[in-house]
Amino acid sequence: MFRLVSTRMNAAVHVALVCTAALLSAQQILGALAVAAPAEPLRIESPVARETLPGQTVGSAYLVIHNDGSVTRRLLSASTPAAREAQLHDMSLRDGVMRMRQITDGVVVPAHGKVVFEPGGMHLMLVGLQSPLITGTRVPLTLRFDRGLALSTSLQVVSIADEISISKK
Ligand SMILES: [Cu+2]
Repeated sequence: MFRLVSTRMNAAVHVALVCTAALLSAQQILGALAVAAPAEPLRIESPVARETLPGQTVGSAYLVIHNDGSVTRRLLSASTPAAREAQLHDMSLRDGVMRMRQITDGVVVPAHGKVVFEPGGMHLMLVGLQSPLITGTRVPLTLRFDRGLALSTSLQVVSIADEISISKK
């Protein structure tokens, strides 16, 4: 579903190179890799984007980030080749009107918890779309976290007619 592009991967590759140079057995190399690259506790679930109409330059995307670890983490930013910017947004009710604001200081992903981006709440705003988002296609997305971690996934583009009910999954 998603791909790790963290600095840990580089560390693992580095260990593999060092081990190869030392002419260790394949089993020993695998053992070293297992130590160098522990499972990353963050994972992304149900990444979707809403289809857009021709001429529409702004889109929205939703997903859930799970933190299975015991350390609170922070989502810092998002990016996609499909748009100039992927902003983190929040919605709030003020004076009876739903307002949207950009989150600039990141989003906390609690330890043993999750953070939900869904319609009516936090969402990703894809600003400056290169072309319309077409139902049934996929759009690459990268999320950057603290500790230099980046997780890549792809957003499934869903129809305007489809209900998006992320937190009920
Ligand atoms: Cu928004």
